[in-house]
Amino acid sequence: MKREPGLIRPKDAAPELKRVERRLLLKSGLSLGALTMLTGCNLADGDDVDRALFAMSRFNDRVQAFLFSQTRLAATFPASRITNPFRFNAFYDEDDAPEIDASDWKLEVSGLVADKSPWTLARLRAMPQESQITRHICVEGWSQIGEWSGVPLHLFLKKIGADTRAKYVGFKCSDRYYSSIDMPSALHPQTILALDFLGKPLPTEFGFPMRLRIPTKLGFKNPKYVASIFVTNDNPGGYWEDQGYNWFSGS
Ligand SMILES: Nc1nc2c(c(=O)[nH]1)N[C@H]1C(S)=C(S)[C@@H](COP(=O)(O)O)O[C@H]1N2
Ligand SMILES: [Mo]
Repeated sequence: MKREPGLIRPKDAAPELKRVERRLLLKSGLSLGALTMLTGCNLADGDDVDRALFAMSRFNDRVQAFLFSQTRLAATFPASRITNPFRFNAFYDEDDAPEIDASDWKLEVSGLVADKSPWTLARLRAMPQESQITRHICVEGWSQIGEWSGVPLHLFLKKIGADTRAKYVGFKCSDRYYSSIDMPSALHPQTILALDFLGKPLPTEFGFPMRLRIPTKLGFKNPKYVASIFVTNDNPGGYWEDQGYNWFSGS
């Protein structure tokens, strides 16, 4: 059967996707986020309705964080299910994706951590690597299955002596994108600093040299071209999160 890459038809929607949809509905935070987007509310406007919606969305962050389980795993798939070709997405066109020189690249580390020395790619590669085939779900209404490998974030945080009682881990990217996640999600076993896509170094369009891959969250909470990681108790927000998308955005 011919199908467009990345598009899920109701007919071939797998049981795991149905489960995801049910959970989204139950948790309601996402549908609220989707609603605010669909209605075109500009939450920065500060009119009363928008403000109420934004407050509800932040309340939902707390409910979702409470429901989140560090032991519940996102679905994984056999290699035969990988979406090909894989779709590019960013707040700009693919031609404008940043081309990063691996030789002088360094990952900055800051905030509530003991060791703030920057990381080279070689040092990240020397850490234990984890490989997984999972579904990437974009809030725009499409999803696709890919294979990412890299350093489990919990191992990285341990290595740099991060204060794991802190609330947030923030990410800044070379294209000025930014995002942040709650500490329990950062410590989830499937959350990785991905270096490889389909067994090869990440191509430029998918975030070379390093991106966060977090299959328990929506696509926009998977920052590409990560240049800096920091641990903090002040919610760092995010590029889309600050425009009204639900901050927790579990999938
Ligand atoms: N640096 C950066 N990371 C980003 C984005 C971006 O614009 N810049 N877009 C996000 C969104 S909305 C999605 S759906 C995914 C797309 O990842 P892909 O290009 O690997 O499909 O990247 C996320 N991470
Ligand atoms: Mo997205």
